[in-house]
Amino acid sequence: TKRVKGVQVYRPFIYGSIAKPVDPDNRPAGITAEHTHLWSVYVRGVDGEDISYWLKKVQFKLHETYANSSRMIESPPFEVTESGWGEFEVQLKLYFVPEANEKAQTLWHALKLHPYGPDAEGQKERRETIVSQNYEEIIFNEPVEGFYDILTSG
Ligand code: SLL
Repeated sequence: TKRVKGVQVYRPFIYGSIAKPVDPDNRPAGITAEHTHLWSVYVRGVDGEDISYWLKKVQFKLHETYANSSRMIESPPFEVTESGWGEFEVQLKLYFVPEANEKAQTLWHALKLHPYGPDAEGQKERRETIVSQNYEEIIFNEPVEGFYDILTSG
């Protein structure tokens, strides 16, 4: 568990959500009438990069209106897909590979279902796919030697 002094390693990733309105005239099986949207919330590499060499698993905490609102995703894709009617803040807890010897880190993402727009009435007509995502970089500050090797080999 010796740390590599004076070294910082950055790793980029994307976290966010994609939401699609449910077509009321063509409702997918199993989606109830109150559920207006299908959505996914995710953590992933940039340009499809596999980030599982540093990210072990992700816990997604959904709104308490969801059954089993805490979802642990143990392998890629680190993603939860659901249907629903409302927006809320999703808590994302990033767990690193054991070699990292690092504590989990928490992020928040505002699930977005609706387009930005001037009037609420008009929004009913606007059936758009909404992507809301952020680019982020995790900084491993003075990583332990074994993890430094993992980060830099490849
Ligand atoms: C709101 N404060 O009122 C927010 C809460 C919660 C959304 C939104 C549950 C779906 C289901 C669902 O969509 N919750 O499990 O039936 O807008």
